[in-house]
Amino acid sequence: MKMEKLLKLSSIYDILQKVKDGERLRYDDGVRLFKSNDILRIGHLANIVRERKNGNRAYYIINRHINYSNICKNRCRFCAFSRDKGESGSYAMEMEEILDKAIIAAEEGATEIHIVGGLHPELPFDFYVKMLSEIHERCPGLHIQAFTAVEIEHLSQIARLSVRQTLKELKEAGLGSLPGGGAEVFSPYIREQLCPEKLSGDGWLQVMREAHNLGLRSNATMLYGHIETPEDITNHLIKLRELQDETGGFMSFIPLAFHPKNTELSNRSGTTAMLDLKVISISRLMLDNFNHIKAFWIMLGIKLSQVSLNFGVDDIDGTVREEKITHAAGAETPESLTVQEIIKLIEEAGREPVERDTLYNKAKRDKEEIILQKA
Ligand code: V47
Ligand code: SF4
Repeated sequence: MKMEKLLKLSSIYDILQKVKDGERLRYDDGVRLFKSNDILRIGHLANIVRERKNGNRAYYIINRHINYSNICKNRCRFCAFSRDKGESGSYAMEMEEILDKAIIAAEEGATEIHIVGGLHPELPFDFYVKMLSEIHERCPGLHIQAFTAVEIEHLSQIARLSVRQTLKELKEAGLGSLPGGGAEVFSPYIREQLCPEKLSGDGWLQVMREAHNLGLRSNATMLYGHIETPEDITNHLIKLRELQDETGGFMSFIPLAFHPKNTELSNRSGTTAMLDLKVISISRLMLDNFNHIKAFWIMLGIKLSQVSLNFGVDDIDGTVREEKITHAAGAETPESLTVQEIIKLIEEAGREPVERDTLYNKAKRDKEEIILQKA
């Protein structure tokens, strides 16, 4: 049988045709894609979109994560990282420790510092402002990507300021952009089951809207592989797409694979490769107004992240150096990759490695500068 005829037999043929014609996919298309197991065809289409937007380039960044405290008043059921204040294993870094980590990162050639933590009930707003201004002053070359939308809303409560004013003050202190965490799945039903204390999905979107309107770019995430349905995922993607149509402020979308170990959902198994690849490729197809889909290799695993470069992904994040949220939940990946390891992964996938800065500009380095990091 001819190839064209075979394709027409596919249950998702009409969707394949829409993507090829550059037509926007609808909610029903997304749900149908999730219910199809035609992963090679879905992946092939995601790859077409990926190459339309980013050619053969695969981005990476030299960065360092700092999880400044795990003390959190929310205690989401899927989170193994958080602790109550005073509970064994709880911690809050001193300012000097945070600064030392940032300074070391800058010395090692990082262009970005990625800072997130729990919702500490007592740290004052000044602490966060000082953290930004001191890092900004002592490491002026570092872009500070800090505080999820959920943390921003928490800070606005502590500071007794509007979200807009909170963001303004943080921006003045040196905040460069917002990471995408805290989005989870927007469905109110899922949030009620998994993170009832957390800022609502609409609240998350509103903080991002305010940030984008102030000129702060951000990422977006989605936590999948727990109790969500294909309908919840598709709805999440469409809400992100709608806000992106309005503001254009999102840089990349990062699907986060749920790790169950040490969480209240530890009786569940982790995600499968099939689900991971479906979520990645369908995200690429639905989010037609996002330039970048990022595989956070720490959560996805190194090998699947490499494969994902042919399933819609154009960015595999960075060197990271230290990561506590996924490792608390049983991640078996290392906490860091060297630049050489990242480049090898990308090249073996047949892609062209491009070191980027946070805003997806090509990183500027002296020709002779070689970033040699210890694993
Ligand atoms: O918001 C919590 C998730 C997020 C678990 O913006 C879990 O570039 C898996 O958002 N299993 C924080 N995930 C991390 C995050 C992130 C990471 C890398 C890059 C970027 C970016 C953002 O981690 C939380 C939550 O959604 N999370 N617990 C868990 N057990
Ligand atoms: Fe706190 Fe974030 Fe963990 Fe939820 S996911 S308990 S908000 S640290």
